[in-house]
Amino acid sequence: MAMAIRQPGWYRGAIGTLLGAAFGFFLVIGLRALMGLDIYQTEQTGYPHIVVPLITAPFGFLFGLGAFDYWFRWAAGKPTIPEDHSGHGATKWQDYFKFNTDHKVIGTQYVVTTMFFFLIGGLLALMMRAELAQPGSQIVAANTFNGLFSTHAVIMIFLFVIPVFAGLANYVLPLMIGAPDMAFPRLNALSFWLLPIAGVIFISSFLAPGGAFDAGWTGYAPLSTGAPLGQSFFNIGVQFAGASSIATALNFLVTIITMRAPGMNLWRMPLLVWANMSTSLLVVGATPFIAGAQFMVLLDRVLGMNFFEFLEGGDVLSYQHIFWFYSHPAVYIMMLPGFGIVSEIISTHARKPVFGYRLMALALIGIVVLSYSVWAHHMFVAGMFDWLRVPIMITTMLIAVPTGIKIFSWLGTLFYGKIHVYSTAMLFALAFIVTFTIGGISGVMLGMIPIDIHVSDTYFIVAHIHFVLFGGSVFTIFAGIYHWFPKMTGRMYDEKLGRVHFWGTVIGTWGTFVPMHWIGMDGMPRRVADYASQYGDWNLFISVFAFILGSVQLVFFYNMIVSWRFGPKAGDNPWRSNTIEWQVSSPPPVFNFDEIPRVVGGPYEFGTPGARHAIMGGETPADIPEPKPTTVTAPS
Ligand code: HEM
Ligand SMILES: [Cu+2]
Repeated sequence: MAMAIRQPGWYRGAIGTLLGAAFGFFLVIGLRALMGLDIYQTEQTGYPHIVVPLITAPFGFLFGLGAFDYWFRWAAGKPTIPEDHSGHGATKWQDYFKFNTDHKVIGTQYVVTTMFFFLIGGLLALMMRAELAQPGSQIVAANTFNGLFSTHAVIMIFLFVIPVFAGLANYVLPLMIGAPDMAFPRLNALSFWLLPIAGVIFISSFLAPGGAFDAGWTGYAPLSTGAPLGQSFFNIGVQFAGASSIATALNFLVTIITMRAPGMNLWRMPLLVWANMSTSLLVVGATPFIAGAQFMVLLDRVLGMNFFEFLEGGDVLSYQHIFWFYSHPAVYIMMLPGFGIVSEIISTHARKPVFGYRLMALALIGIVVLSYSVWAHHMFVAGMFDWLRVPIMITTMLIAVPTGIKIFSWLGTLFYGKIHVYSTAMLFALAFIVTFTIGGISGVMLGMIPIDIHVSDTYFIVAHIHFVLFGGSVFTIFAGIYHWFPKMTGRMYDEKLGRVHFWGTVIGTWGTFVPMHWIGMDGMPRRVADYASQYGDWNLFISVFAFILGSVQLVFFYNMIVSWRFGPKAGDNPWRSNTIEWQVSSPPPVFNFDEIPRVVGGPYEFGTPGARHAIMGGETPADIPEPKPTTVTAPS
């Protein structure tokens, strides 16, 4: 027992959590006593004796788990324990519950954890749809409803969409570029463990006096600066989720820049790698802004700093500028990785090279640059500077250009391709193109100032964000999971159940979110628990489809869990793909490669006899036939 307590792990983690919480608590009451203040400050925006432990307890947990052991020994000048690789790889299920430094284990940890949060976020959504099925108030009080949509959005954005992409890329990307692991494996493990912490903080806000945070995922000041204690849980939880994103993004950037296999120049990188590089550039540049915005709200609330308090010389509107300077790029943080996934899948299953590969890569970079210039399109009705409106409208419209390039490239890749739709991954990729394009079009509509003024704060916005978030993010996440499931588990999922899940999800998504456009244009406001009876029929319709959409996800979970355990063996390369992750065994060996692969050609040379992307181990280039130039001509 004494041994177990000293070893990094869950025992030490639990003790660390308690010690961390106690440290924060006594620090606060000690300082307050010294200063002659009331020991407990329980104004609704106060509670420092809860807010500070909320920060210190997670650090105690991470110490206990072993996240900092190596670094602390090193910093203290002690001999570091030589790496025995015991924290690497997984041989039994318990290994997934440890501070593990293998990118494949971390990738799996990420995907499973984020899927759990997807389930929770989905249940919160269904509670809202149950309340909204009829006008009037039936199930939850209006205040609780505010907590539901706020926690729903926050969990979906910060604990599902953003990190699940980081998880998939964690698994796939090092293999794809021929690297043995990520550049900073310990930082990688730390990034993962920050996520469940953020999740626990967000969810436990329901227990705070005054209920869960309820100022929307946007948390606008001054609504947020005056809100009850739960809001501080949001301010702090976001810091952990944000730190996780930033650390992962730095890790991806260094990995991509320094660890590519010999021969993999920029123009031979698979588009998934390009997409993650672009996403990481967005995360590193933008995520500090939401961290800053939430710190400022927290300081306003707990220390009375008045950043956003007009009467004390603060500037209310600056909250929105800082918030959206992160949160517009954030919508692309939630999109670009999916763009990468879809390019891989469509090219593989259409057996065609990606149409306009270089422009696809450049379009990603174009989106990165432009997305920093459009934030104020979320503020057209907020009373911001007049002169900013038209320039922002123009940059917003301009984003449609690189986005359009991508859509036409997917279509061009499919054109005259030998399209295989036996895989659920491909079905989701195809549904993505259609659904995301609709969401993009309503986005361009919203970019036009007069339309935005008309439908601002209505269900039209809800329709738009869900078309892009379902079509653009969720569909690509499912596509990615189905596509790499055989690689990650070594087993095949059940395509029949995959199809049930696919059709249920597509019909559910369209049935739920299409009618929201109509009722939105008719004026039904968003973020309300009750509405005028004229919208009743459509809302019932929407709720029915939302429940179809929700329940069909159970088929997905069943399929994944059962196939992981009992599915037929998948083989190394069931999709006959060219990229490097498919050239190793399924699941890959602990250190990925016995010998680092050499890259000899582009990743998508389908249809060119003898063309190879990479050669492995013992092969010498002489064994490899000279690739022929790809000239894909349409039959006349
Ligand atoms: C062509 C691309 C897009 C354009 C032109 C666009 C434009 C807009 C505009 C103008 C708004 C503000 C509406 C208002 O508040 O009155 C908005 C809202 C929103 N968009 Fe988009 N959008 C695009 C793509 C996306 C993508 C890809 C995502 C997500 C992954 C996304 C997520 C959101 C969200 C979450 C909101 C709601 C913000 C809120 O709570 O107020 N958008 N979009
Ligand atoms: Cu935006």
